[in-house]
Amino acid sequence: MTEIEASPDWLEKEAIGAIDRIELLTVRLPFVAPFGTSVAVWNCKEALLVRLEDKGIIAWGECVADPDPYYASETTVSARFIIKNFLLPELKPELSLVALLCRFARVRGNEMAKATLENALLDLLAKRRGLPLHALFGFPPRRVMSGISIGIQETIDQLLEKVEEAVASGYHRVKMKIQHGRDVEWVEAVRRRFPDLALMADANGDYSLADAAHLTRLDEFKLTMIEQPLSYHDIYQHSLLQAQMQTPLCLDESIHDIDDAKAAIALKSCRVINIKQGRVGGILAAIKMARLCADKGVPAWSGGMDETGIGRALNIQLQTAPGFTLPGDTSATRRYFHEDIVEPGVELSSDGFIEIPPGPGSGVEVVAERLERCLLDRERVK
Ligand code: OSB
Ligand code: MG
Repeated sequence: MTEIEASPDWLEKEAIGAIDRIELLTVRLPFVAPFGTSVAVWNCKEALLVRLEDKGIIAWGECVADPDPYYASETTVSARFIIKNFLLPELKPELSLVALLCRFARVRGNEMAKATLENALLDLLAKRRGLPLHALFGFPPRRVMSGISIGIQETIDQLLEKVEEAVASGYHRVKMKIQHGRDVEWVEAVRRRFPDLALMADANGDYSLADAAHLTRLDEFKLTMIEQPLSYHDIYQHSLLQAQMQTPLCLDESIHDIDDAKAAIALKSCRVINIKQGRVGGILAAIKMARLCADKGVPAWSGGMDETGIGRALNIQLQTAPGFTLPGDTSATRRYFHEDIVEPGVELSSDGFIEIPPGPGSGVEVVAERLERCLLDRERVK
């Protein structure tokens, strides 16, 4: 990434300036219910946070990596290592954010670590100007569509109950996790009960091309898409599968940067892209990818990583960018946590939309006592 077209001029020119204090924190928030996928079952959200403090302004970034390498190869510990030893040493007051990100490009991969610091710096720059993030980019505010990701359940009845709840809450689309042995009949049951629901399935890479005939059975259920059916870093084999299926495929894990997105689009490996800003190196890279998708006529949406309110707020701000045309993994706070660390929490309006929080930066504030309750460690690095 040598240029970031999405950024307004001044993000390229204006110096980041001095930052009084930089801290790395780890938090652990219990989930209201375990989140099951084909790769892991998570009972809590453990996240690495970056806190910047400058002249009374406090800004936050959240790393989307998990403590384990089951969804992605990066982890909270690897991200912390990369941030401390390779990214923070590049942070100089005279650099612009875009210039800093160009220096980050020397570090290969590690997009989640890069995004964490980028997110915090954007939050700081926006707060210094007193602007919400979307306004910093010049995107008009808009209400954001909601979507829910329902983990793998013990029984089909339990799944139907969860989908029922989601539909009653007004979610604009429902994603259900699938895996070997919990796929065709499970999708069929949901589709039979909810014939018109915008329904999709996420396999988190559980299948191989040998399963193509089996996966093709899903075509009859009018899914809006199947997310990441094949291996987590594959692009080519997805193009072979997509050629055999009517249902659009969507890539998640396989897309790490704009070049992956270009390859996937050129190879027709998918017809939809899940853009997780934390997985592709940050908000600026995500804006750029969404614009590529718009130019190529490929619908895109903002994927979630069960973030705390910090990351969730950034994902909401991000969806004001052109190209985010489909509902993302943007759910109400209560779906994940009894108590989140930020205010305001995310709620759905009666028509299922989510409002952009009005405050500067991400629009949310971390509540000190709540942070304290879920803090595992806190380290000052500057
Ligand atoms: O594959 O999209 C995924 C959560 C953690 C890791 C991977 C995924 C997910 C989700 C949940 O599907 C999205 C959310 O509600 O934030
Ligand atoms: Mg996914």
